[in-house]
Amino acid sequence: MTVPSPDYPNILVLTGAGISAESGIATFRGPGGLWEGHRVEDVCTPEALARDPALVHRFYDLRRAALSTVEPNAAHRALARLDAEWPGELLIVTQNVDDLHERAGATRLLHMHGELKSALCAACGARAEWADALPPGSVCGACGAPALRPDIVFFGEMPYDMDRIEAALSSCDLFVSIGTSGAVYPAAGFVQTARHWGAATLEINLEPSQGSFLFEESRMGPASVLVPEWVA
Ligand code: BV8
Repeated sequence: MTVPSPDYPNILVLTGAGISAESGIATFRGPGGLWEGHRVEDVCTPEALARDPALVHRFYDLRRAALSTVEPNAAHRALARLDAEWPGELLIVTQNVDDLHERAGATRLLHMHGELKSALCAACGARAEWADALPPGSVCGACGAPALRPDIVFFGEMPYDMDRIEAALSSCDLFVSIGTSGAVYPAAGFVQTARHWGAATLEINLEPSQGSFLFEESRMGPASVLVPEWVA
């Protein structure tokens, strides 16, 4: 298995909902992938926010509240250990909006789709840490406008830190994708970019993702078992 070694000094890890599944957080496209009968794509758009702000804010309030009921699992902890010990470059790019990577101790981490525990001002762009419910019309502490929204990248919105991600993709020696279906872009295209720049590629997932054929190596099984094995 393509493991962290001096052959691969620079590592980029992409994680998706599958790494948090064993912590009890529902994935998007698994059995629990619907919410109150809504497809995530229907509540995770700017149009949904404009049409029914109470519904969208509630969707994220419930998920934010649930964070206090879950814990990082062995996969999060193994990545945090790699982060602490790896002498080369390492960047964990997560599509997840939960805080389990941080709570496991990861620091070289980037949330490309935002974070549940952050609020974004639609008026001035300021962010605020947010742990509780965020009712529509909540006032921004920076500009005073009643314009705080969940700090989440909706479908149709540009993911965060794409320049930093592209730079990491062009310089990594090993690209590892963990717990993602490969259904959503641009994250689903990262493996092709990494290959273009000559990186080795490894997929760790419960089942083949939509992009499995693009990975040199695929390991199928639960992240809580395979990620600690990989980090070793
Ligand atoms: C953008 C918000 C452009 C937070 C999310 C047609 C073709 C190509 C692209 C598009 C297209 N039509 C539209 C698009 C663009 C669109 C897109 O890709 N749509 C898809 C549906 C086709 N993408 C976008 O809109 C993105 N933005 O393109 O912007 C742009 C350019 C210029 C200017 C402005 C804009 C924005 C996408 C971000 C949307 N927000 N989340 C939240 O609510 O959580 S997406 C959401 O789904 C997640 O964040 C995640 O990224 C994504 C995919 O989910 P996964 O993490 O992969 O989870 P999933 O359930 O799908 O899979 C879990 C996997 O884990 C499974 O494979 C399962 O087998 C595995 N698993 C389960 N248990 C375990 C496990 N593995 C291991 N162990 C286990 N125990």
